Amino acid sequence: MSFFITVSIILAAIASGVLFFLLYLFVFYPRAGLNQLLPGIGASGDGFAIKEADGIPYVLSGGLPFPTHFERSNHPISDLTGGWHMRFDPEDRGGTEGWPVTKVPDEGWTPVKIPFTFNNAAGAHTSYDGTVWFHRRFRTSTPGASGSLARLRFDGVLLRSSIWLNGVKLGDREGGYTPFFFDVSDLLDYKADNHLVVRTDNRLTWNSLPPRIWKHHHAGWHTYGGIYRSVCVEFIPDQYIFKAAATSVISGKAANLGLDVLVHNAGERHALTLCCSVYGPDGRRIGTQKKGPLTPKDTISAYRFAFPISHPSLWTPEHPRLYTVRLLLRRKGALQDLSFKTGVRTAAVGNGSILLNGSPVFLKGICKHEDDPVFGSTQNNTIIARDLALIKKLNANYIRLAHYPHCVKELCEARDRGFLLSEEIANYQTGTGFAAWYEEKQGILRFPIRMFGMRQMMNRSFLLNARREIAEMIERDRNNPAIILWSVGNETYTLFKDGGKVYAWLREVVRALDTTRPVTMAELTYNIPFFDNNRGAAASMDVISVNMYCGWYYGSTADIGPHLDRLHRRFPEKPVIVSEFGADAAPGRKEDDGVWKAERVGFGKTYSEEYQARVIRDYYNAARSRPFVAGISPWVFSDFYCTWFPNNPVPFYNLKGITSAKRVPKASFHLLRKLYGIR
Ligand code: GCB
Repeated sequence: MSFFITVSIILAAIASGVLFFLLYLFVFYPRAGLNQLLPGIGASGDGFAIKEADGIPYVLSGGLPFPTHFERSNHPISDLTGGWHMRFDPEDRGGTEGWPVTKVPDEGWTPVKIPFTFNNAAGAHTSYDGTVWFHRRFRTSTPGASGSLARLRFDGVLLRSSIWLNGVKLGDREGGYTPFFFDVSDLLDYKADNHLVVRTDNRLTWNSLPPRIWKHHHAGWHTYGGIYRSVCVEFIPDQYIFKAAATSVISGKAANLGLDVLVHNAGERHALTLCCSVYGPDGRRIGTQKKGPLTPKDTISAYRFAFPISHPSLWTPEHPRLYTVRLLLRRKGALQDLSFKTGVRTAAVGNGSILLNGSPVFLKGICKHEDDPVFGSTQNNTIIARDLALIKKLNANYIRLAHYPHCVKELCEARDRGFLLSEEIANYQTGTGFAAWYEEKQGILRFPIRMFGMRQMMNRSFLLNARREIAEMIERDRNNPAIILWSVGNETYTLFKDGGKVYAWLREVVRALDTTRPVTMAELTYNIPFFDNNRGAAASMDVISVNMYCGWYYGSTADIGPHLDRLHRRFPEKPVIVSEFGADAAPGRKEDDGVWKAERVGFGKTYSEEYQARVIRDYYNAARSRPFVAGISPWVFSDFYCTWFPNNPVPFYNLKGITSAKRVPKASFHLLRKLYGIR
């Protein structure tokens, strides 16, 4: 009998070993190895490449050099915000019915004003997920100078789109949070109406950013859709500056402001003269340097400038002093005049701290979405000013821009008001679908193989999309001194050695483009020691960010300290940011109102403002008493629309805001304001 049992056990062990091996090989193991996606110079795919000219990296996206954000330019533009027409297409018939190429009649279409999201919380189509078409007719006058390029520019279309101009398809775009461009020089009609058609789709896929990680899944914020940022045609000379990268080196009472400039010689190559001037915060010119005239040899030509600055006015949260850089590119018959603001400052990590201009800084932060009940993720000057003024009132010095690249206007305003920033790609909870499966207590046969950990994280298309979003975010925003951290993800599968590989690679992608800022990603706290002690990403991050919900989704606030201490023991040399924590509080709800039981929270909570404030106070105290904690960013600035929470006291709202969706401060806002005001 015992022989029989022993043999059975051995056979069962062998069978499960073989089964596990086969599962690993054919199911779990990722299809694309990172070796096929080597980062940096020369890495390419889908009209995308990271290249370099004279040692200066640049990005090709959709085949065009990806431009830096310039705040002022003399490019004539046709502004295409304002009146468009929109049509829902739940059956996705538009393509087969020829909407992009025929003269679309306006009936059946609704007039809308772009920028716009079609599924705002307060609107009639909140839960619409799918295809929506937009079209617009416009006239444009000839740009004048010969040798001009017409560049169609979309600052953001959620989440993927296809574009046609005058019946010709320009391309498909995956990714909603960074700009994209098309060369439409040969397609524009200067004598008649032009017709621009955009098909948008806000559905998540396994490879999108953010990805779908579970059936019927939405990311942790609303999957807004539409042309939600600006659109225009820019007319630029066909030899034009597309990139300017400012870097500062500070030593003692002197600094050096370096400026690397790249020019795209798209047409005939004429001799060029490039003048670069730098103006101080007081408006006085610090210097002008000139290169040329020279006839460029290559399609991309590089220019380097260095401006010594004695007694520089450093950019700090207390004194956000800005320098203005002006670039004049002249050639016979054309002039490009661009300028942008930047700061003299350094951001680094050293001695377990985050160093701003060489000195440790504690990040008194708050996380923030782009979300408004009426405008969705569309930002405008009023919304930005309203939100940033409140965050200033909070005495905060740092904003974690969650969970995707925010609009440039907000970033510039934040810079001008002295907020330090971290900017993140929408690599959100990738590979963690198994957690939802576990929570929903699904049967073993419904195990989310497709979404499981490494299999989703290392999918080739997903990685290509992630790399492009990193590259475009950095190239767009690199001159903004407020940004001190790039974040390459939030709460994704990072477990064990393999889980860390993707993060070593993502960090390399960042470093190929920017070596001047530390890199981080926000790790999920599982509250399961085996998982929490096997974080794979942290090893390759410069700063460890950790999202913790002790006191809300699990455990109690007494667990905060021990969790942080364990993390510190594993990575003693690295600064830690508690990048998320918080509790839901319905505006005006009191402890005495009793317990409320909604989904996602293991046991009843009061959802009171007092409880939320207590949780925030406990985290603040735990963080402040640990010198290795370099900052905190409670979750989140304001309540925001999210289908994850149908049974919350305010249905469909994530209530972890320290202000309500209408931006009325809660008790935790007042408390945090006091705490941040002290030190
Ligand atoms: C998280 C996510 C964030 C969610 C938050 C919550 O960990 O990073 O996007 O909104 O938790 O409230 O559940």
